[in-house]
Amino acid sequence: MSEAVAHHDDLHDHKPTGIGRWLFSTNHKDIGTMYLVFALIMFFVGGAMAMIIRAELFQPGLQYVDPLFFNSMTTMHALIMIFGAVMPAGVGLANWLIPMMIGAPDMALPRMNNMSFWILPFAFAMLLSTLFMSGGAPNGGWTMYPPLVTQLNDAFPFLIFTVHFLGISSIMGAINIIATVFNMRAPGMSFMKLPLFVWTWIITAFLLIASLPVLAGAVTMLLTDKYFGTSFFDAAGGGDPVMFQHIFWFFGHPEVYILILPAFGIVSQIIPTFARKPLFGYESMVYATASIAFLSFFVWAHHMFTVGMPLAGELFFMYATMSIAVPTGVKIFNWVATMWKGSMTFETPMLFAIAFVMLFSIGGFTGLMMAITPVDFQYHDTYFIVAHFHYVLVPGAVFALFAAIYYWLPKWTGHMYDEKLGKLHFWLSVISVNVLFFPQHFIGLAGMPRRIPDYNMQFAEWNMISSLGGFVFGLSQLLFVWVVIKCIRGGEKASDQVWEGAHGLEWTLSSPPPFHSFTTPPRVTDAVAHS
Ligand code: CU1
Repeated sequence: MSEAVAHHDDLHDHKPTGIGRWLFSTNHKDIGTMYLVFALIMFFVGGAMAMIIRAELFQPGLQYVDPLFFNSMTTMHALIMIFGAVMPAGVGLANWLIPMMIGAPDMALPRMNNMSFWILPFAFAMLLSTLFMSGGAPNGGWTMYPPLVTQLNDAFPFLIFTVHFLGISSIMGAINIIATVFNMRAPGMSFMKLPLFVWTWIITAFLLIASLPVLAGAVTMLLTDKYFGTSFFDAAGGGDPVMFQHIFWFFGHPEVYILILPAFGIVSQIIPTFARKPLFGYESMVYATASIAFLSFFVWAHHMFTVGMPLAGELFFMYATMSIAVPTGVKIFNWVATMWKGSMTFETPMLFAIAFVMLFSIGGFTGLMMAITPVDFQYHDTYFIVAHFHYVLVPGAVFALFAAIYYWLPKWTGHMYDEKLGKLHFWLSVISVNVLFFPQHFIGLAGMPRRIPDYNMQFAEWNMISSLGGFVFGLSQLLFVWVVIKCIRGGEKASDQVWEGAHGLEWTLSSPPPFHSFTTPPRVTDAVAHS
């Protein structure tokens, strides 16, 4: 056989080895793995910053860090967790699952996929390097409000450059997802047969494309204000610092849904499997997700009720925000209705998914409370909002990510994870996360401000309890890493259909799946469409 023929023969499972496999990878599963590993590392980097914050707040007074460094910790913790941990983890899952779920061999634009990923480590190396600069890392909050942020010196251009890079990476990822789902579906895979995880990611991809250029514009205006003599946000030159807040939150609120919609998709895959029932209200789930995304562009000013808007504006943004509770309520109802009278079992993915539904709802309700304009003046910039968005993002988004990892890990690795240790990880996490964040509602309502390293004696007890919860939550995540490593390295062989009742296309592949998901696209019937 000539070499050309031999090469052609193994084209389908040509697997590069060594470091080249990862550096030059165009394979959606390898790129998905790299995204997930990167997200996990950043989760621990951002988590270490959270531990510093909780250590300093364990007692009133200043113990371990100076106030400027404390503010750098809150700022960097947010930037890293949002852009480095939760978003890349979602993109990692999208890479792994979307081609397998729609019956495609790979992503539509595999080389761009490689570039989307490899921008991230360099962008975050640049952001983290600001910790070692004179003047320190950014410390005015992840929202980068002027004039605070433009007073940064060495760190400032690095911050702006990092945000631009992250935006480019995410926009390329979003284009890739849209191109893949629109062009590479298997025969018979119509849009209304797409698994809900795929639907939530299409909608998220459109949110990314619509919102990230706005952020890029805003930070570019900051850049020209500082270095090129413009005065977009400088009152001394005729500009308006409040305009930055309007532009930033026009990006920022859709960003919230970029973080949570893929989590909705994950939970919508997992609950039907463990309830042994099809998802209740599939179409209403699709329309609810699209409505949430659409409405997210009309609510931005609920982040800035206290800047002094006209009354009509405050009322508009109050009612617009509250209207999002309707499609969100539809989703919660559908998840509960899916479980209703199902033959449920409670393996680790299901435990995390149920905890998601309950605890995300707490975050949703406190969001509704803060949408009430007149009372938001009381909540604004207190620990109450810190409690609110951490409920949405930790037992919300992060728990959904845990659920996803436990759910698909047997499919990805071909091995079962240790169910006992998985359950231990769940119970440690679900108890400690509530000890960590629930008391922050109380200290917030009592008036404790956010982003301040010191506080009055009256807040001491709940802060101490919150910090203890934080340390236990942080340590518990080491157990998660252990369970994952153990599962990758071996263990009981997983069957192709690990969870009796899962029937999406990804479960029709062997465990672990082949290098290219499908050599010939499968034909989709209704039986394998919804999961
Ligand atoms: Cu918002």
